[in-house]
Amino acid sequence: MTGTPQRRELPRLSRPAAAGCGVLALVAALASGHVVAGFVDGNASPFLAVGNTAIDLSPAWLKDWAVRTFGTADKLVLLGGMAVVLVGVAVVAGLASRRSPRPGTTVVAALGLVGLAAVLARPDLGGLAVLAPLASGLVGVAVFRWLHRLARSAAMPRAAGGASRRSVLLASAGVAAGSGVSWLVGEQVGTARDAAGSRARVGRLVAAEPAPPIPPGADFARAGTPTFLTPNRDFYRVDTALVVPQLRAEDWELRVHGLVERELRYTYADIRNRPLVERTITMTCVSNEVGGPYVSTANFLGVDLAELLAEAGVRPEAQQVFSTSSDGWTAGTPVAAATERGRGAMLAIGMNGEPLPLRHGFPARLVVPGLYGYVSATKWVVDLELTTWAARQPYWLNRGWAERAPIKTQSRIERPQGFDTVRPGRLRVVGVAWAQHTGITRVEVRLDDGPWQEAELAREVNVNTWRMWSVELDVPAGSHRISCRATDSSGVTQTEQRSGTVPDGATGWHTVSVTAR
Ligand SMILES: Nc1nc2c(c(=O)[nH]1)N[C@H]1C(S)=C(S)[C@@H](COP(=O)(O)O)O[C@H]1N2
Ligand SMILES: [Mo]
Repeated sequence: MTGTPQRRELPRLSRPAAAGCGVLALVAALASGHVVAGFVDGNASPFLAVGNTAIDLSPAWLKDWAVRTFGTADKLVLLGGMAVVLVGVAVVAGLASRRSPRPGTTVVAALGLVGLAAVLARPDLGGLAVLAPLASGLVGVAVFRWLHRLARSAAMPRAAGGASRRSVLLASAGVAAGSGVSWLVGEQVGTARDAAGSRARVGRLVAAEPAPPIPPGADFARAGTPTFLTPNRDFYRVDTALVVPQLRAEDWELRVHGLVERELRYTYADIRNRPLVERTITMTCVSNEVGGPYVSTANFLGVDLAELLAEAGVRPEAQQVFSTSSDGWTAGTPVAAATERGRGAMLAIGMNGEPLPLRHGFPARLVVPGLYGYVSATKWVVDLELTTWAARQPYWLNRGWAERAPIKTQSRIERPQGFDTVRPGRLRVVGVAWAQHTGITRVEVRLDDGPWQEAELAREVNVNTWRMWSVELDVPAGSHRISCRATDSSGVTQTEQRSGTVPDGATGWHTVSVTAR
């Protein structure tokens, strides 16, 4: 003995504390790798990279056995098994580190290297992908050493300056919560990038049968109507999705089943490799108030829905096409509308010369001319079941909306806008009218309670699209109301009777108030 006092040793960790340090370090490592992977490449997540490499390396008999035994859950079983093994390793690494953090540090770093090796072995990953396992390794080691020091210090008597148990618990909870949030962020960012990447990889979709060009004079855009085709970024959007569903074209499949002669499944390649037809269609939402904004027009590209259903062979008992989206939203379309030759119902994969935007249903959606969206226009569609009205209730039906919902003939004044101040004298009034599947034949406009004056109609593009109109009125000084009403080719003129959007679409004339001075 030298007589100098021995440096006070930190006490040993309890077994649960030691194991806990190991497991929390593992969790933090996996989560940090996953969040970094979300920003570089989802498959760079070390956990998934190891799993993918294991699948690639495993012999054929093992893969066959796994598929035979676990079916489509085979990957979940693999990942679950990996998770169990990793937690076991983390517990052992923690227990081996009750006195010194060195064994655990070594094991965590070694796991990081395994992740790095797996990422480097993936042929599909770019150079940035190594950031994910590196983040895993560094965060894992740092968290392990930090928790280890804190826990050992808490094992000391308080008087000797140790940390409190409470601070250890808080730190552990913080690591767990932070890891959970990171994992979720990585998951969200990763799938968003995947779907956008998948859409970018679709490339150019070619129409075998392009829509006829929009003739000059189909709109009065210079006088204030919308452009005839609505740019995708301006196209109205209505859906129940809090976050836009993120589907990859490569994973997408459409199942057609129910009251059919033969059940069919289509992949994205099946659809895009068919001769594609392009149709100019105006969509409308049943929630559109008189004068409201939920009406837009696009060139939709896809395959004829009637043809697709004919391949499956619709049985005579079928009454509705019950369509389901990837996020579980459903719509019921009358079989008659979906299969009517020449109506133009489609399974669409393109919109205005691009693959469908994610917000508008990428990879595929339905569009049925003449029906409100909630009974026809399922975005992110993955399932078509031919069934009866009694058997299946679509999403909006038990929420007060009608089973049948053909679009009502409507018209809207675009300019002047409500409460505009205009010059007394000749005033040009322009707007749009629509009666999809029927066609607009007349629009009339009047000042206050004066006589109706017939508007000039722009060229008709087809009966499934809106039609622009223009008229000049004599407006004396003062306050006035301007109203419009449309007549469709079945001879029906819009009723003045105002009704709300529930249950099957608003009625009434659009009226704007202006002041001339
Ligand atoms: N999956 C899904 N599809 C959906 C909806 C929805 O909520 N979820 N809303 C429908 C409604 S009410 C309308 S009006 C149209 C709107 O299509 P858009 O957003 O492309 O304009 O989508 C239809 N398709
Ligand atoms: Mo809608």
